[in-house]
Amino acid sequence: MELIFATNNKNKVKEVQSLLPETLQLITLSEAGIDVEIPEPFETLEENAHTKIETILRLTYRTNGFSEDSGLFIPALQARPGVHSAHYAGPQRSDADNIQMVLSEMRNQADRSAYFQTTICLIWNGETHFFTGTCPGTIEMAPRGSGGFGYDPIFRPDGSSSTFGEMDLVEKNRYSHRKKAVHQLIEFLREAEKKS
Ligand code: ITT
Repeated sequence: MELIFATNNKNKVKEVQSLLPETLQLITLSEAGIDVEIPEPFETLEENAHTKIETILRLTYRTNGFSEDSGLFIPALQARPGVHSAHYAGPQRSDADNIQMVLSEMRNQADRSAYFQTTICLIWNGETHFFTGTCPGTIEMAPRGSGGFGYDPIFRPDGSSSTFGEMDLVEKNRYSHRKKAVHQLIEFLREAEKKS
């Protein structure tokens, strides 16, 4: 089975690829010959994910594929950076700048709880399906580790003493929001294959 994954984020591709069975072949945007800024104009993960995959299916003349929109949500910051996580500190989309911005906004906050959320939008034979995964945790006082991407060095998932930045991919996948959403996607595709 072939599915296009509508993302320009290579780290997302690596993480999702590591979770999929061999029978599921991911087509990346570069493999499809597509090089575009994918629009993310909305204030919800669902709407952004939906518009990303719709745009890419239109451009590739394909029927089936998925995208994901994700972000870090911090209750003490009224759920920021949220859907704006990728460019929180500005259009340069720098992980280091985004981390510094969050740490400075969190300097005097007693509540350091946070969660990552991923929403996958699958368009499958003309129907739209959403799968969401959440990972609760804590914003650390300073970055730790150089693994992963985005806010990984400052996010410690509940149940671990390490930040995502200190984990390898296998370890991150034990906790990750993305893993939870991808597992639902895999289950859906298994059922769909059985029915076909
Ligand atoms: P596409 O839209 O092309 O998929 P993107 O990086 O712009 O790629 P999003 O708009 O979904 O993706 O932004 C998600 C941002 O949230 C991402 O750039 C990181 O800053 C952050 N993020 C999401 N998942 C994360 C994770 O597992 N670890 C660390 N940061 C993460």
